[in-house]
Amino acid sequence: MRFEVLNRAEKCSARTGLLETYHGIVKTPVFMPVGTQATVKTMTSEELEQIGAKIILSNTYHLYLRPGHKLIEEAGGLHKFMNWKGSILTDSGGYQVFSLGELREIKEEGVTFRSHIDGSLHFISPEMSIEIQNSIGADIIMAFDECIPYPATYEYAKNSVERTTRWAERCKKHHKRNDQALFGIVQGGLYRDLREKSAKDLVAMDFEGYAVGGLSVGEPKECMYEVLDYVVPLLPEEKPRYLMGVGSPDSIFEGIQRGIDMFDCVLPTRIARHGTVFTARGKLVVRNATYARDFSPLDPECDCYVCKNYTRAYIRHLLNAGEILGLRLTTYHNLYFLLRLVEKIREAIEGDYFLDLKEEFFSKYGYR
Ligand code: PRF
Ligand code: ZN
Repeated sequence: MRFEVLNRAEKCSARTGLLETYHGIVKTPVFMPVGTQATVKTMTSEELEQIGAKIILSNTYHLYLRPGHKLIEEAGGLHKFMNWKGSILTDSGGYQVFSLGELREIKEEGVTFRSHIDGSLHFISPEMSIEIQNSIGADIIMAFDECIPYPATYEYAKNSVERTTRWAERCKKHHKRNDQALFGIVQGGLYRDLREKSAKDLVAMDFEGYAVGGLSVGEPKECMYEVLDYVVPLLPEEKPRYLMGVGSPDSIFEGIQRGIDMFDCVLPTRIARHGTVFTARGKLVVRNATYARDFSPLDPECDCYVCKNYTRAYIRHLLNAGEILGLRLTTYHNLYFLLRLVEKIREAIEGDYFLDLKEEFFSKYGYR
């Protein structure tokens, strides 16, 4: 992996860059659609390519449990398995073990948990997470961490982040494939000294990129922005910075303003399946009866395939009738909307009008 910063905004920390992997060049800032189970729900790999996605995220935890990382290795890796030609990042399983699995025990050696699928007992260590991610074959892999809940006591956060740092060191030691970039994950809850220590220790280990984890776990957004305000400046300028699990339009703007390069989130795809779509004028619940006879597109300002060909009334009908196509159309539009938004942001950073674009977007979208 190669990363290069191209433009820097004058009045804030926003920047554009190029991230090059064996599967292509990714312009940053970038939004990564989430393909948890080796599929971005409802989208074919060809459709993802059509809407301009360059990198997607998948999950070690899920693929390990089903269909099994060895099967994916046998298929020739995840890219071949799902016919995705672009880049892939896999999350380490750290977060999912804690949020999905029925957690049994966290020890220095690793984590014991029960599968959310069949209740079977499993153990994952930092070394195993790396081996599983080696088999899956993503271009970027993540260190095995603990994402603590919010709120957490100082005592809990301190013990946890210290262990996460030791786990990061074990991940670094165990990772031997040089065609996969390994990123470290800063933790530490909302405690400034713990965050700073985490960042400094991980930076000393010289990872190829750095993620900020443990945010967007229920804390007020202002707290998340505050953490970014003091953590991001501690991360190396010449390496990519990734804010994990964040993907609402406002948080993407706020993250980019503070120097974040990469984002992922289930938000656009998840709300789509519940009948909510992004528009330039804010979110719209197309499921609502208000739209029964609305023959305009989801977002009149969007030029995606769905908005060019289908109406709110039709899509509302599909969702109400439980038709699969409804989910496909809302998902396609939401991903297009977010990818296009981040593209506009990159153009704005290049032209040095990022903060103006932010203000314009926020007032039209209805933030603040
Ligand atoms: N760690 C990992 N994955 C994550 C997170 C984290 O802290 C988050 C934080 N919300 C999302 N995904 N490994
Ligand atoms: Zn659209």
